[in-house]
Amino acid sequence: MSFTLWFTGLSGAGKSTLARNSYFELKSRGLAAELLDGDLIRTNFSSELGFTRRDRDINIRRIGFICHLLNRNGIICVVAAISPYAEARAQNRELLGRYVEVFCRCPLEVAEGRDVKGLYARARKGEIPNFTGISDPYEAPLAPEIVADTANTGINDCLCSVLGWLERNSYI
Ligand code: GGZ
Repeated sequence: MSFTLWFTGLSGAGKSTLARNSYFELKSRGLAAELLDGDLIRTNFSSELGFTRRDRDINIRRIGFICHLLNRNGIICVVAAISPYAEARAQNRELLGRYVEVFCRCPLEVAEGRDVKGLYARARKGEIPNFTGISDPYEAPLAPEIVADTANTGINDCLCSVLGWLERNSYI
């Protein structure tokens, strides 16, 4: 039976990397899976949306609905999206049922220190409004299925904890 593996966390927390690695691992085990990365979804599916709460909620709801369609056709969905609001995540949890939330836990200082794309620096200068962690909230999950300590743990160990959880709970 399929499920959705949903990675949430700050920009720069490592969601996309961990989601991509998880996706390739599932595929290598012969499972039908699809990767839905926030960046690609926004470019191809939500390009008219910005980063107000309303727009983020619409974006997250859209991703949830795609997962619903794919899941019911037996395809595992692996999602990487900041998804900062607990309420929108809870709605997807309810819609999807088999929903496994992975909180990529990374303090703002660490994510900001990495600043691979220079977005935090621009947000600090006020060039990017509503930037998560700087001028917009991130509501950390209170009861995620999995916590990936992406600030202190390497990608391979994070991947092992995700796969270990899925195996222990008979998702894979
Ligand atoms: C947060 C922003 C913003 C603002 C642009 N706030 O790390 P990235 O660069 O590559 O991924 C982030 C992406 C966030 O899109 P999501 O679809 O994941 O967000 S949400 O789940 O809240 O809908 C970041 C970039 O877009 N980005 N402006 N203001 N991140």
